[in-house]
Amino acid sequence: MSAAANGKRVCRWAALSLSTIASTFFQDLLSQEGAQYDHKLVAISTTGSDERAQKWLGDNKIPDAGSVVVYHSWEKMLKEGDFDIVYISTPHPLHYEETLAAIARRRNALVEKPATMTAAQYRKCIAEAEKQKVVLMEAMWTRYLPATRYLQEDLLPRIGDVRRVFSDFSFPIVGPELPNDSRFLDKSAGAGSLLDQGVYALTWADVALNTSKASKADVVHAHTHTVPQRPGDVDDITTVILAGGDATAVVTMSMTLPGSSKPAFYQRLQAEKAAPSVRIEGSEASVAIPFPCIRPEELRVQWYGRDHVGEDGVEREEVIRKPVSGWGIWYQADVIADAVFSGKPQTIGADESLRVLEWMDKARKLAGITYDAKLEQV
Ligand SMILES: *[C@@H]1O[C@H](CO)[C@@H](O)[C@H](O)[C@H]1NC(C)=O
Ligand SMILES: CC(=O)N[C@H]1CO[C@H](CO)[C@@H](O)[C@@H]1O
Repeated sequence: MSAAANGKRVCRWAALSLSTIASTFFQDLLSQEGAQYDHKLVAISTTGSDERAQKWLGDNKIPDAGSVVVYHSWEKMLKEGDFDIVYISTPHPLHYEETLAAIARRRNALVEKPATMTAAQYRKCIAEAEKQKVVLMEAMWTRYLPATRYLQEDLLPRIGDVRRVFSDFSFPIVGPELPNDSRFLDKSAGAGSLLDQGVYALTWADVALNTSKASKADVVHAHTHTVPQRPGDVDDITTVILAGGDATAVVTMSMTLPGSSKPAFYQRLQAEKAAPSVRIEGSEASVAIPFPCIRPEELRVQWYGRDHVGEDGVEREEVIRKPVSGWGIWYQADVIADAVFSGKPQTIGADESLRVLEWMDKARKLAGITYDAKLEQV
């Protein structure tokens, strides 16, 4: 076991692709002092040139870039590399094959969301990870942020029965500037608002409905409008309705509405929106989470249960702040590192990931959202 000068245990990462999300992930992961581990990037694989690899390392200010081993084949990296966890962030139709290959090489893997195209594919990955005794986790980083954890562990148990949830993750990705050959319009790369954005909105429904009474919620309706005036029949304005126990969730997503698509990606993601992203309505209180629900820092609670209101019967407001340092993508990295170094291999969040993947499968059927069958093979 190795320890850095700061006394923290070193966790060595390999990047299976140099995607945009890999840039954000590693910039965040390698710069956060709040992390319990000393996370280091030690290997990358790319189909591009050595120059491109060096430029990527430089552009992303990767520490000790000179000692990062560059592979030009991800299979070779999985076979020969010396690292603790591989991070898989290719377009989602590739995850299944890459994740299975990583597990077969007895690698611990953090795979971007959605982990696979279908629940059946992820079930297979989970079974293989258990067989090989490795750690597998879907990179649903939002679940591991302080505000989400507080909501689940502290607040949800106090707001009474959750009866209704509104969950939206809409975000203007497709504007006039986006070329037709963008990944976001390419169904062979898994494009579509349900898989790209709905995975977050449905995760919030899952967080909110994970209470004893509401927990059997399932998709009862789904509908989509495809992206107008663009090729490919890509789902855009999609609505999914869940019902179960005595609770209902209305889950919405869009890659054209609302807002301006012109500012830089991360500026758009931090825009002020008039309405919250998520609203959880319980019998005692409601909780509103501002946009963007992918990175919550604030929970706005309105208490209206009889024991909570003032003498005049008026609702009581409470704002809970749980600030995130950096992007907050690194919180999940500490969670998977804990599992890797505990010597107790496990599939982290497997039930949660599977519930959301199953909802997406069903929503796709009901809304008529289809992909080439070969992307869904098990
Ligand atoms: C994109 O494709 C549509 C057809 O689906 C076409 O009408 C439009 O001109 C194309 N836009 C660009 C920028 O190529
Ligand atoms: C009350 C309830 O449904 N709790 C569930 C929340 O999710 C975890 C993980 O999937 C389950 O183990 C709980 O049973």
